[in-house]
Amino acid sequence: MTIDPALRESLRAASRVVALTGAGVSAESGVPTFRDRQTGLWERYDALELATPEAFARDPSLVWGWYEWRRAAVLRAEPNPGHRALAAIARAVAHFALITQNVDDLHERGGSVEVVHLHGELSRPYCGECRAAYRFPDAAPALPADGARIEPPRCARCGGRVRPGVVWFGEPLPARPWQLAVDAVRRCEVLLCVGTSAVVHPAASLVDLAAHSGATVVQVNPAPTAADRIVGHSLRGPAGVVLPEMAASVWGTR
Ligand code: BV8
Repeated sequence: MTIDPALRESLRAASRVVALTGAGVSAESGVPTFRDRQTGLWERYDALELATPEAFARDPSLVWGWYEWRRAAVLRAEPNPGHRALAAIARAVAHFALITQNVDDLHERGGSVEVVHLHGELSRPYCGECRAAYRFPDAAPALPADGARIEPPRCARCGGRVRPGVVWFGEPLPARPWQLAVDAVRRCEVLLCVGTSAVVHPAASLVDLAAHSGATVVQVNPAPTAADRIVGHSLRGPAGVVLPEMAASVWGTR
């Protein structure tokens, strides 16, 4: 994949770069995206249905089982060259911010620091009643059979039911990560929009904010997305291939 020389120059000249990532950046690590059909027993469930407070209230063990299945899968996954390339770009650019919609920790394990999680993190469950943080047992969970119901743990402080540390559909985004994201995108010269279908709001509105703030918006995705209408450049390919090539040719990283 060759980057247009003019684009390469504007990327290289930028001192403020933001990356906005979605599930696609973890796809090559073997972590299924939301729009992939769910596998195995989860195949009969729609992720968009399970990732809601209503689903958890209706069937807490089913939803907790789904998140434990995802958490175990993430613990078994490794960061891919796309995660590592973003960490390398951050080291090459004066001001870099990584904003993710993902709830896995593969950016951190791939070398990124100060990752802004707009939709929470699998590793930070908390009590649904008193919001006390819940600490998982140290041993990695055995990979539950997909579709397995697992009773959520109880809060040591108040006995309330522990819930996944993610933002469900219908729930507001955490105020500070959202403010950090808006401030960074408003001031950036380049937005790299990587591995997101750009249909989930308000995260997807960050792409419009960047474009309307005059930033160069570059999308990395093998497929068309809802952001195609507004991005300036679409690099059609997997993040694990495109990002390392971009990092090397623009910023000379290895
Ligand atoms: C809120 C955590 C208000 C949970 C997630 C109608 C219009 C607009 C908005 C709405 C609407 N109806 C409802 C809404 C609001 C709703 C929303 O946007 N719904 C969508 C479905 C229409 N949003 C909300 O509910 C948000 N909250 O609005 O609150 C409010 C305010 C005050 C008070 C009360 C309420 C909350 C949204 C957060 C939901 N939680 N995650 C969990 O993980 O279980 S979102 C979840 O889905 C993911 O985190 C992710 O963000 C999203 C899926 O998006 P992507 O990351 O883009 O993943 P996807 O699978 O879609 O796409 C993958 C892409 O990767 C594809 O493009 C593919 O081509 C590409 N790809 C594949 N392989 C690769 C690749 N790319 C690169 N390389 C590869 N190798």
